[in-house]
Amino acid sequence: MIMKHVACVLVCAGLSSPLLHAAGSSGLPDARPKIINGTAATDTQFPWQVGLMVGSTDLYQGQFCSGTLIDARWVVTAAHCVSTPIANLHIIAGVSNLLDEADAQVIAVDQIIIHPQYDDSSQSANTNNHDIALLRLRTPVDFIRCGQRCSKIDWLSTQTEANSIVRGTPALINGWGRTVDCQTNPQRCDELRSSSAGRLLLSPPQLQWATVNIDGCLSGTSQHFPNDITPNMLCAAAPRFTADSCQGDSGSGMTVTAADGRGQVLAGITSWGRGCAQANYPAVYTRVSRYDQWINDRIAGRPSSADRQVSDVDNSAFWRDLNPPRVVNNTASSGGGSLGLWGLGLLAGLGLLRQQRAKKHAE
Ligand code: 4AZ
Repeated sequence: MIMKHVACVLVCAGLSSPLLHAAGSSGLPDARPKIINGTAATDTQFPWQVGLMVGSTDLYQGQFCSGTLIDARWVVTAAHCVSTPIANLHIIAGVSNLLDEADAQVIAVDQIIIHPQYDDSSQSANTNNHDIALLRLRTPVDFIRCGQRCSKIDWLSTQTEANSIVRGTPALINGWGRTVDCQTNPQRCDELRSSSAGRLLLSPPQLQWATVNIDGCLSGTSQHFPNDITPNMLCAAAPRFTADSCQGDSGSGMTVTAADGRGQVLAGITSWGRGCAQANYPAVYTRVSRYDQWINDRIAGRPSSADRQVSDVDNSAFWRDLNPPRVVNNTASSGGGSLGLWGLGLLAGLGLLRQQRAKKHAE
């Protein structure tokens, strides 16, 4: 689900890494940052990973979902991340730490293509079926400037999937999502949210990763209802359900070792689950191989009138001054719907951010 850090916009603006250090000695019980039970990624470990960002020019505040670079101008993500109207959608490439503004490439999205059969109806058994969308970037990612911190990744076709995945195949997941499942541990989340250090632990700015194994959701170890799982989905879980993706990791890639053993290929997109790291509830990922042709057609400029497309997203006013210099102006326009709340939080949050930045510069 889309994470909205409205409260955090008001409170956490301007936080920097020293606080992360402070957190380690803050007395919070074993609260190192993780996906759920993940490990901090290096700068070059997941160069295809990008953040999706809306409503803030602050990377950490604005990031709400993720995506995967499959071309210099195309990102694949989950449809549910972008299915409500979004103005000013940007991607963040080239950083594993969202506090690392200097290295980030923040690029506007000028077209959002949602799979025509994406099913977001909570009434149907197959909710979240076809949870895939493509984002076309207004300008390509600058791979030269990025060095080894960015690269595109290939995705599996039906044929290559058959050669790459068997039951139990290890896969890598990554994301900037929550380290604690707030649905099942509301108390722990409230505890973390009550301090700025805690909030950094709950949603770590440093990308986290974990290894999971791809397995059938319909196997004896899964309690998902068979009707909830379609052939367009892959399930994956860690041994004893210890590590998992969680809220805010949506849209990020699940990758496996390529059949020739050289590097990783994209197999899945973080889509949904029943909570996080819940015994017998593997996480569910969009099965990318089913969309091989759909992706190829779109990135080759062969759209279909059936696709749900959002073009010419108005990115003008709010972002005009971003890159460089990073001047924040407060003409935020919100995409409407539930994102309307963002506008209110932002106006207050950006005022605070400006004050803090001004103070930082004065020091
Ligand atoms: C989410 O809401 C989400 N444990 C992502 C993954 C999982 C659950 C929820 C799977 O973004």
